[in-house]
Amino acid sequence: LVITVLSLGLGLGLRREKHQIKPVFLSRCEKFSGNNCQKIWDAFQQAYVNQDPCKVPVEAYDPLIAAAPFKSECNRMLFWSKTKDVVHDFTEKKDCFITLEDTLLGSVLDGLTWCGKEGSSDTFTTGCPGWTDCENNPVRSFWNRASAAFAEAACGAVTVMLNGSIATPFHPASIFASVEVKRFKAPIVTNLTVVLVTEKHNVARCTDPSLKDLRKELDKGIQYNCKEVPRSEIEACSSNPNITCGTCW
Ligand code: N1C
Repeated sequence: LVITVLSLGLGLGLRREKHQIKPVFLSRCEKFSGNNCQKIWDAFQQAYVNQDPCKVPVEAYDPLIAAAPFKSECNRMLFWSKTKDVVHDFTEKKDCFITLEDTLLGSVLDGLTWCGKEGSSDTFTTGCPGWTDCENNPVRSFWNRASAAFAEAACGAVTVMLNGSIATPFHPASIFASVEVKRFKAPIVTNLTVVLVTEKHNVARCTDPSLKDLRKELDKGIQYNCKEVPRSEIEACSSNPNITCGTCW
């Protein structure tokens, strides 16, 4: 009996682990109405199942992006690099900006890990390659593909929150620098505002050399400006119901 109960428990546990991601995917997806979530799940899965988890190219997610495209929200799109916590604390409290995590695909896959295996049609959530283990891993290729599509939808005045407490706020290896900035096109995108989030011991300022590189890489015709804003001010603004979107910085 002990053995039966043990093996039953193990079996259930393993089975639950194997399918862990699908119920999460579907329940997060159902929060966005008007979508065929099963169809979106199928488009997601085809990108990586039955494949070497180090050989999933960015383009494998093209059908997924086509199944759940991003819509342009002019003047409201917010990008970030190394500021995820402060950004999402802000966007949760104030309905001013749209980040990738506010879209269907971004919210469905935020924080998840997944991969396939050659010879199997299952999705695994453990034993998957990490971000830097190999470049073409399923998670990294997804964020590269989704970020490219999200940035291609950018229009009007665009905002990015960068981290003023690290050595290189605009880091060439980041998705923001390597994927998103390149896709902002004038005259569809008119302005880029850098909100440089500073802490007490901030090292970077708007004069940081990496921000000169950002300026250089911007499509000609896109107006650039940079503002140093203490993290405490961003937090106070997001919690103050009397302050509107335009006046936080
Ligand atoms: O490499 P980053 O930052 O510059 O990427 C952030 C940039 C944002 O503007 C987003 O539009 O790229 C997009 N993006 C996400 O929305 C996202 N959600 C969760 C990129 N990566 C995202 N993640 C995870 O955060 C992802 O697994 C990767 O490991 C990090 C990248 O964050 P970063 O280095 O701070």
